[in-house]
Amino acid sequence: MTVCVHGLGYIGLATAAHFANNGTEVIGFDVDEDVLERLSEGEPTVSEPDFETYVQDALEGNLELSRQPQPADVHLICVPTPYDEMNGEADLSYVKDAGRNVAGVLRPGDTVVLESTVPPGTTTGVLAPILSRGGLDVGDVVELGYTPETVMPGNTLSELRTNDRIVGGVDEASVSAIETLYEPLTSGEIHVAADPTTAEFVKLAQNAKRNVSIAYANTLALLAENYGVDVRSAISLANNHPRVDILNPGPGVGGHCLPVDPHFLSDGTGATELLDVASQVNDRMPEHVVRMLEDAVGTLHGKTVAVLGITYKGNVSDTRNSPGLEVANLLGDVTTEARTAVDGGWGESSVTIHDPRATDSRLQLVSLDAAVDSAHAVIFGAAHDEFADLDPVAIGSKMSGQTVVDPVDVIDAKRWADYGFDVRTI
Ligand code: SAJ
Repeated sequence: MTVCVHGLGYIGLATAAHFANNGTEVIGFDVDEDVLERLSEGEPTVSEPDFETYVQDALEGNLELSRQPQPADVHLICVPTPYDEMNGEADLSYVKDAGRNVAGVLRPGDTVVLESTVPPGTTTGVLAPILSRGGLDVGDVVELGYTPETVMPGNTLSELRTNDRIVGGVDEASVSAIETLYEPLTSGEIHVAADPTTAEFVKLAQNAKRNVSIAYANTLALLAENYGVDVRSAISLANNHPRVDILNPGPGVGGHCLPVDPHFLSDGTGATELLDVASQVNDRMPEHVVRMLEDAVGTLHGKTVAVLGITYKGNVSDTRNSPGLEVANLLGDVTTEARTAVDGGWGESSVTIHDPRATDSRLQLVSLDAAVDSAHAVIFGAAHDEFADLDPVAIGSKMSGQTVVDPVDVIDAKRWADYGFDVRTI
């Protein structure tokens, strides 16, 4: 069996490597020459533990990179589906391009699987007609289905090996072909959905649920603050109930999944009201973090703030929709166009940013020492492991002020308070 993976982002690449390392001949195709170049030169494109070695093993074995889509028994589509804010809908252009690429090399008996997160109805309503245009009828001579990826960035390889998979096929033969494909790859169960649209809906339901749950935790954080209650200890106590499992509050919800995917469920009927409110609650959290800082230091006018951690969550390098970065943006300009920390943020504050994991060259990232030097306050924007044991004595001795805001719960608040810091947490 040969598999052609279309799209070598972190999901496509991990999946391609996983198939290859399990003995399947894999062709990894991407339209981005730069990605192919970097991969062929052994440069990591994803920074996660063991990822690089896993991909390298695959490249030295069964994974072959290609600048062109190639004929294969199975085509896996793992392309991005960004949210088109202007039109308020999913941008399916990459899925359509991938469909056309597959159609160009499709043969009778081949199987096509879409893994990208898409609005319900995309596999049958958008992808199938594109595939059929090549003259091969989907369902008759070509198998087609939807199997969402569900791995957690930061934990990709391990979840790829163990997560359950959901399979929605256009007919029984498609389901059976896709089950056979994934069975050897995961120790999790394979669940069959009624059809591809149900499987697409389930993926969105999972991410929308998480987004709503985090909004609930963030709502509790705002309420607890008014009552002088420590929200994290309250949540921990509440979670002792057998049917209560509240998530963690924080500076907001980032990444390319949770802030985006709930919008894919929008059907224009207003039924998404709860999901919309949840997104609004989460979107307001970065501003709340800045208000917490303002409450601690009085006016932000003339203050310099160091934001430590600007990726969308701890221990990842991805900065997309990052709440920590949003906090920094509210305080001042953090792009490379700014020569140094510049005025012009909230109340004319200045900001410096440091992140040991982020690699975004458009951002003016500085070393930890440079970030905290003469800063009036520090805000932790992402809970990287590197921050957990930071020494408040060393940091405090470089700063001009003694305020720390930790909405991600990464530092030992007591230790910092003992040193003399005014510690504000969520
Ligand atoms: N966050 C909180 N509180 C929490 C948990 C998360 O504020 O209790 C924040 C994080 O800091 C981050 C954002 O939410 O800013 C999203 O992080 P996440 O770890 O919840 O999820 P993602 O976006 O990294 O991955 C999600 C996962 N979905 C679910 O758990 C239902 C993952 O399994 C999916 O595969 C992934 O989306 C995806 O690709 O769709």
